[in-house]
Amino acid sequence: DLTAEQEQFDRLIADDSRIEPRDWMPEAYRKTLARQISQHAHSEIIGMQPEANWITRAPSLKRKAILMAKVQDEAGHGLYLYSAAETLGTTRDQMMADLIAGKARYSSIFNYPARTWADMGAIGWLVDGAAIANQVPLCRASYGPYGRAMVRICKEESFHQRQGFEILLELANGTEAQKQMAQDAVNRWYAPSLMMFGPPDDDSPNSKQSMAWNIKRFSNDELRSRFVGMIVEQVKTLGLTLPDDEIGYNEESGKWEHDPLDWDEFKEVLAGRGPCNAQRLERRREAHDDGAWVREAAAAYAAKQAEKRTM
Ligand code: FAQ
Repeated sequence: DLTAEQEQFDRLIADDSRIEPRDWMPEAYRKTLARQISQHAHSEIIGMQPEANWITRAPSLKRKAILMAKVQDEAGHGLYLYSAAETLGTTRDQMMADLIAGKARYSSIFNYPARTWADMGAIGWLVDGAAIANQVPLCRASYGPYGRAMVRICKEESFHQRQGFEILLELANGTEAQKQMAQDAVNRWYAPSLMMFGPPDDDSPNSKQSMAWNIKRFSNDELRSRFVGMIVEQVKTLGLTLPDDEIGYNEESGKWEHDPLDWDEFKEVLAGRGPCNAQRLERRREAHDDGAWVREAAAAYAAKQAEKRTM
């Protein structure tokens, strides 16, 4: 009986308990989770590209090994997240088809180019830093498979953030040219990393319902402000600056304030017209086509094993 099921669902949410794949859930809850988790999975997979771009150019064997491990972690995050999304009833093949067709969203941030080695530092520090600030509260998301996936992902993201910070610290303490390169990377990644938190609260159509369902625990602006407060301290240790004269703590609201962001640029990126959108999708399509033989071989092997078992 639908009302009893709805009541049970509402009770679980009110108790701050978890919804599991076997439980009844409203269609809209299922849909919003499938949307957010699949977008998140796509972000992890597309997010491998800006950094993979620098693996062959890392300045030492050690840096290369660390960067490779980091990019592989992102692939792993994508896989847990696709699995979590599959529990909601969409197949991974369908999600991948939507991504390749350009029908699915992924984080705006990965449509910006990684121009220098210092960008590996800025991405780790700012992009992974923003990802942690956004994702730690998601460990308590009401949907069990998503919350549990987030726990491990956040641990790995913490390592990523430290490795990025350390790259910047080394450059900032190097030659004048190296310090300049680090500063330039921070200048370019700062505003896009703040936009990762999503549109301002009064322009965020999904927030209210997602918060009522205990998927999101804080609003986009709340998390963005918190993140600004974190990096404003960390940048001092780096001996660098943030490209923002407006940063300040507002005693009254208890929030960190920053320069207004260019939301027209954000909308352009979401509409597919950012600096690297076309390149990112093209590369993803190529990788998918190049990997076809692996999928075919795996399927053939699985079929043979299944046949053996029935013999
Ligand atoms: N980019 O109503 P809201 C990583 C869309 S971290 C693109 O506020 P919501 C780690 C949004 O989908 C990056 N689209 O939406 C890594 C919606 O469109 P729709 C991934 C964005 O869902 C590091 C519309 O705008 N992290 O990958 C963005 O309540 C380094 C209206 O927005 C996550 O996905 C954006 N920045 O809040 C990997 C975290 N912002 O679907 C490699 C989980 C908004 O209605 C290297 N996701 N949109 O067509 C979330 O927390 C939420 O989904 C938000 C957006 C906060 C992103």
